[in-house]
Amino acid sequence: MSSAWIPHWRRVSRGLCNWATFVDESQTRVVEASLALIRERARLKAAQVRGKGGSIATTCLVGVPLGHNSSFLQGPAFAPPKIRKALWCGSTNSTTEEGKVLDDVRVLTDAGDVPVQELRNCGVNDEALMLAITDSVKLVMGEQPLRPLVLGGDHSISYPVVRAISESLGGPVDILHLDGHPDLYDAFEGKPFSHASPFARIMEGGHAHRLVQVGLRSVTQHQREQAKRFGVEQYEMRHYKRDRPILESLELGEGVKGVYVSIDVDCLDPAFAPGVSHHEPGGFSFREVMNILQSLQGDIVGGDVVEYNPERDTRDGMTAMVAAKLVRELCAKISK
Ligand SMILES: [Mn+2]
Repeated sequence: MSSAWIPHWRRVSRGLCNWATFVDESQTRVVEASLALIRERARLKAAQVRGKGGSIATTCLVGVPLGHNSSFLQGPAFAPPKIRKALWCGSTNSTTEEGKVLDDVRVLTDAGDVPVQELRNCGVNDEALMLAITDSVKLVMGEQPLRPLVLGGDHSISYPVVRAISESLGGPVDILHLDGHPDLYDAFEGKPFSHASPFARIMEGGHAHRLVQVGLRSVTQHQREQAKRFGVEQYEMRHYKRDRPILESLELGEGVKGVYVSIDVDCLDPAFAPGVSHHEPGGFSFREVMNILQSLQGDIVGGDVVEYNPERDTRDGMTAMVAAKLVRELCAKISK
């Protein structure tokens, strides 16, 4: 190449650089605009709670319609609106089992969805997307007395959500994790943000002190080693008969900032919840999950219901009702 070309190449590379900078800055502004909507909704909902006399803690829904970190099917991206529809379905009363009234804004409110698909559509990468989820949850937590209950989405979202909670509270939480799978892979198919890896990221980040996994029935050797490495307490379904008294008297949150509850709908047997991506027989009945949840002792600072896959549900959305009832009963634990 002759030296006469050099200024030309400089111009081209400068042009590319400006273009890349323009895209970066535009994406940042789109993320900021998305966060502004969550912030304003959370502010408004917290003001409405105070207007009704206030509360110690109010459950605030946040939808995270993210399905692309799934290893098998992507349907959980479509879950949040289906769960909301089932939550407010006229076929059942708007109360929890113990009688909390869900259409009281002091018990349950909603900050809307993180616009995951729109952000991806703008080319926002996974790391920035995870950060946007963390920041969204932090904005909700910043508005007393709101506590986030996140509608997934696949299980990859639990990492940015728990990160937000531990960073907001200034220390780790204890986690009760109900799931057919431990989701502890260092990376799955090369993806560190895979839905099979969130609890590895959470433990590495120091965001959890105790991680208690319940409902397991598909644990690989790698994940047993990861559990040992991170000091995870694993309760497998094959020992359920023996473990049941322990699981129905769990006390978490001792010496930490609170308790987080993560519920993968596939903790249930597929007979009770067919609308999930991974059918793993041998799981809990719905009542068994209720017994564990309702007897749980500790200050519940947040939670999630993930992995509901509407594309695998029955035509009349039976699993949506199951996911919605998990949301209701988690709300009963959080709000006070
Ligand atoms: Mn699972």
